Amino acid sequence: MKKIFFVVVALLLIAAVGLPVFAAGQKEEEKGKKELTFAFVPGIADPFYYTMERGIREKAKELGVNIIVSEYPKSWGPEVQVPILEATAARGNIDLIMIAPTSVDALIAPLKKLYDQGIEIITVDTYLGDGDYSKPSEYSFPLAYIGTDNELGGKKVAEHLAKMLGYKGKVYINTTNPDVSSVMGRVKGFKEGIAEFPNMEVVGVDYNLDVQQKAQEQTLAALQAHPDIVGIFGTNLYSAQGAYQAVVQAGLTGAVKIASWDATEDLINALKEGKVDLVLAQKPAEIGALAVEWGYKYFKEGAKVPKKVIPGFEFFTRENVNDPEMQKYIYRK
Ligand code: T6T
Repeated sequence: MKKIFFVVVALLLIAAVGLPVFAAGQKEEEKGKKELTFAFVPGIADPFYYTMERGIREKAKELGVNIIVSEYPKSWGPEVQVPILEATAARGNIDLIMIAPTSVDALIAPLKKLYDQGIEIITVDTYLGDGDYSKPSEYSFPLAYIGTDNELGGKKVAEHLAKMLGYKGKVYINTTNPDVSSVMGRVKGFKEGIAEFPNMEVVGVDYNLDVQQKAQEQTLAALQAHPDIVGIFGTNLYSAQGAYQAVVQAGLTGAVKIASWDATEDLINALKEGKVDLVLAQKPAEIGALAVEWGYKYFKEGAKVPKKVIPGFEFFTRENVNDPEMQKYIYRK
């Protein structure tokens, strides 16, 4: 009798310890097998984000991740982007959203709401708050920021432009918005870079709200107000495209040097034609691919995602614009 009692107790003990371990193992296995679905919410319809989407799709195909791409916002800003974000999330069954927030603060609450519902967030290209997700704050919930070091890029643009101008003269900045991390960083870095040259001065900054026509009109007005401007920095593709068109319109091609951020085919052709003098190319496809890869590693392998992942950038000049190895940096779908 005693013997039977001990056998029963022993069996119960084995079951008590073994079952939860088995269940946990099953759960892990399920997690490993679960199909992942990531959504991409771009900032605006433009070749930069189309190229990012290509990088996302290529990496997702390789890793077997389902991708949902939201409607592309037709203009820049939270008023347009937030409803698109919400409609995308409402499709359900999304594990991760990769989004370029169109404002450092207006996207915090809408994204936090989705995060609280169990969706992970990676911000690509732009970030929330000051972009430091490693310290506790109301915007520290995203897994990571993956994008360019815009301040560094802005500084490098200033150095190149200054050199082209013989380190003297007045320069002007045409940019998009005052509350968008990417362009804010570029303006800051550029101003700091120019401040290192005592014979140079930034005479103005205009905000075109990411509308090329507005960028063109503002640049034209700046050239009229300051006929001694010798250099212009267009901080993104619509700013730069509008700025160089204004210089062409004013008949100042060559006399006013243009440094442009973003490598669209239009800007690369303008560089070849002498209408633009420098083009910084970001790596949007790489940014997209890295977002998918880190999301995948997080869900499938329990990887700790670095809070910041920063791919580099390249400069196109008239000297290297035809080099075969540079062609891959031109933005393409
Ligand atoms: O310059 C890119 C992007 O990095 C920025 O945040 C917004 O403008 C672009 O998409 C170019 O139009």
